[in-house]
Amino acid sequence: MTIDPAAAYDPNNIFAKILRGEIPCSKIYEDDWALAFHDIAPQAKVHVLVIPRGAYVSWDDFSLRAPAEEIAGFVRAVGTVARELGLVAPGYRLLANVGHHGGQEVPHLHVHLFGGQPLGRMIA
Ligand code: IU
Repeated sequence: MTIDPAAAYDPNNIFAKILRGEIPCSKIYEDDWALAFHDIAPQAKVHVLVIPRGAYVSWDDFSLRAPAEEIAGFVRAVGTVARELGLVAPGYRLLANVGHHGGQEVPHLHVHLFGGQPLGRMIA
């Protein structure tokens, strides 16, 4: 199932439940703006999801509505996670799927962080 990036935020989506601690995750980082955890079905040796604490359906929703401070905090958190995982020198990839054509399945913004191996041109 893919999601409508313009739909109203569903507070019962799985990542909202993870943020509230109702569902466990394999947490690797958290701060005031973001939570990062291992993807349940990794597509690379390192596959981490970084999500904002705020209620945003997609990158579109986030870029449109989030206050600048929240955008800065989230972007900085993504960089911090990559650094803490030791991915900067070897390199890594960020990906945010948006909506139907993007293949987005969970209606809470998440940035995929891939690394730990050469990634080739694309992971799709
Ligand atoms: P997408 O960008 O919405 O297509 O990616 C959703 C990701 O969330 C996907 O890689 C799933 O493996 C991952 N995921 C997860 O880590 N834990 C979950 O409980 C669920 C999905 I549902």
